[in-house]
Amino acid sequence: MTLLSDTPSLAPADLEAYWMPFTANRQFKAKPRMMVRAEGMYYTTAEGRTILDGFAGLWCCNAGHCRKPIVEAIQRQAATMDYAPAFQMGHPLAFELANRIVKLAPGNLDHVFFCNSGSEAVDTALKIALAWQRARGDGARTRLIGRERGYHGVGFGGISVGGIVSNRKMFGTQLAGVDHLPHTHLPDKNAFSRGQPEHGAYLADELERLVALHDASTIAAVIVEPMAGSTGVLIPPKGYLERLRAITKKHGILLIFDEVITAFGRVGANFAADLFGVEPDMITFAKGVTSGAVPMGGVIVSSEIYKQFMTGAPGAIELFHGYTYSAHPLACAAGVATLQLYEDEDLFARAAKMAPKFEAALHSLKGVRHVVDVRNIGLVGGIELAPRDGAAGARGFETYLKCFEKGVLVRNTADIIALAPALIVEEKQIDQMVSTLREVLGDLA
Ligand code: PXG
Repeated sequence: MTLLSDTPSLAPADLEAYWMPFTANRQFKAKPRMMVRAEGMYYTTAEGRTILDGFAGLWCCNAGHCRKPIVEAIQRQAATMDYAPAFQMGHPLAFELANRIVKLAPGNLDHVFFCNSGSEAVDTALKIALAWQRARGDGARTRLIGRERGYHGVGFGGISVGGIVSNRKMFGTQLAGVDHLPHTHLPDKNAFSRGQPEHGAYLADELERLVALHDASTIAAVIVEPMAGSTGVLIPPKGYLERLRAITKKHGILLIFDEVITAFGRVGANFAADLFGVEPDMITFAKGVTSGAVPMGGVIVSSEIYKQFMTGAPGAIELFHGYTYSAHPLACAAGVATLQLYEDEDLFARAAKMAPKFEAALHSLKGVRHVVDVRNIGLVGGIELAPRDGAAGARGFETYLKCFEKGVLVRNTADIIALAPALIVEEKQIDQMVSTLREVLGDLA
C-alpha cells in the first residue's frame, strides 16, 4: 500500500478533502508546508528540508520530537490493550498517570479528571465549577468570568470565557452570564520587560468591579491563563495573580488557571502556579502532558472540590461528565513515559537554567527593525512587531513564512511572534532562532 505521506509532493487534488483548522486553506493548498518526519528539535519537510522547531509543535512537544521512551511506550500499549471503556471501568495506567500528575501539582490540587484536549479540559473545569457551587448549595452562582485576550480553546465554554473577537463573533450568543476582566497588556508601560512586568497588578481589581455589578452570589468561577500564550505571550504583571487569588477567595469564587500551555516545564517549573506562587482551585492541562505525542487533556482539582462531590450515596455517579476517550490507554502510556522522561532528564530544571540565556538572546532583538516589544518567561518568548499600515497581521505572517523558508519554525499571532522551543533546546539552537529572526526582520517591508 502506498500512503500519501510516503509521497514527497501531493497533487493539488489530494489536498482538497481535508478542511484544515485555523488555516488559510486556499493559500496553504496553493503552496503547502508539509511536514513528514520529526526528531528531537527538528522537523523534516516533504522536500527533505530540515526545520528547527522553535515552537515545540504548537506549544506541546516539550520533551522534543519522537523521543524513544515515549514512542516505545505508545507502541507497547497499542499492541497490549488498545482501548478500555472509560465509564464504570478502568485500567492501571490511568491511575498511575493521575498519581504522577498529582505529585507534580501544587498544594491541595490532588485529583485529576482526564479528557482529550485543552478545549475539553476548559469545558470540564467550567462544568465542575458550576456543579460544585450547586453541590454545596450555592446554585445561584452560575456566572463565569474570563478575560479579554484569553484563549481557552474552541468549545462553546472556552470561546465564551475567551476574549478573542475572531474566535467568538461568528458563533452566536455562546454561554449566557459570562463577563470578562480586562487584559493585562500594557505596552506603553511594560515594553521590553524581562520576566514579569512591573505595572498592571491593579487590573485584578476589576474583579471587584464585576462583583459589585453582578454580586458575588451569582459568580461561580474566574478562569485565566496565568500567562496568556495564544494572544501573544502576555505575562502577568507582578502581584496581579496574587490579587486575583485574594479577591476570588474573599468572595467564594473559584479560580481556574488554564495551564494548557504553561504546565509541564514550559515556564521552568512544574506549573505556572508554582513559578508565580499562586495556588488556584483548578488547573487545566493538555499539550505537554504527553509531549504532544497522543492527544490528552485534563483538570486537576483541589481536595475541597473533589470531596464535595463524594458526599452522596456511594453507588451514585458523582459527576455526569466524561468522554469515550477519557484516560485513553495510549494517551496514558504516553503521559507516564513523558513525565518519567521529564524527570529522568530533569527537563523542567533545564528549562529554568536555559531561561536566562533565552531571555538574553531574545532581548538582543531590541532595536531591530519593526520590533516594538520583547517579553519572556521560562522558555516562552514574544516579539511584538509594529503593524504595517492598513495591514495588521501581515508583517507577523510574513515573518513566520520567511523564517520557515530559512529553516526555523516560529509562530505568529497577528504581529506578535512567539517562540516556545522544546525543553531540550541547546544554546546554539536558540541563537539560530534569534539570528534568523534578526535577518528576516531586517529585510522585511
Ligand atoms: N487553553 C489554552 C490556554 C490554550 O493555549 C487551549 C486551551 C485549547 O487546547 P486544544 O488542545 O483544544 O487546542 C489552548 C490551545 C497558538 C496555539 O499558536 C495555541 C493553542 C493551540 C494551537 C495554537 O498560540 N492553544
